[in-house]
Amino acid sequence: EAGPVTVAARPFAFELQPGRAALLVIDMQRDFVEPGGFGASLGNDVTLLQAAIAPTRALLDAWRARGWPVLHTRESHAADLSDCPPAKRLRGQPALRIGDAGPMGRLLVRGEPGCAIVPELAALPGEVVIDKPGKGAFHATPLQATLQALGVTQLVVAGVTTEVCVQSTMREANDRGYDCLLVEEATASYFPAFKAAAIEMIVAQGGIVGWAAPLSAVLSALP
Ligand code: C5J
Repeated sequence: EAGPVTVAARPFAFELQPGRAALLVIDMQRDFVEPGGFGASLGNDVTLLQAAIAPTRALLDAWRARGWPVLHTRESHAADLSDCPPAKRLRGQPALRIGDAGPMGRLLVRGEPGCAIVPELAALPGEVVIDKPGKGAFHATPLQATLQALGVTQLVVAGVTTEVCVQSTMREANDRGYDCLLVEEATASYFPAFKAAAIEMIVAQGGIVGWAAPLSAVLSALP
């Protein structure tokens, strides 16, 4: 592989190592991004998340063209909800709860139409798809073992929502020794102010959780 390349990032340059840097696309599922899913059941405006689709696709195209590792996650539960703590299912006063039947099938249940990744970003054969019962992608999943087997030490991160599953996953990854770079246009929140704040939290204090960079900075740096 080629040597490291420098991505203009905050709080300082990110030295991306070709072949060691996986693209991790978090929870770009119909249940979060389309009307009638889990996100909408909580009262959110799902159109806000659709802005992340095209930039994430640009990252996927770049990674795929180079043959670099791509991993996707889905926030999802078993049909019997045995991996969904009651405390998670009963949270709030949603119109529909996890496991209830909505217009895209049972919310956040594996195999249901709403649980699928949006068609524009669907995994290709050979790409890893990690089903995760939590907000963080390391909790109760094979993600760490998968990354180790691939020789991955850096994560370039996209997906939704910035301050929930993306930030939780970046914090988990950071504690496990991965360098994480969040691509700003490729992530979105139902609360734009939370997206902005999450990015600031990640890069503050010398990059206490990781780095952030615009899509153009990532794409222009790739060898
Ligand atoms: C949420 C996620 N927001 N993927 N999940 O419940 O961020």
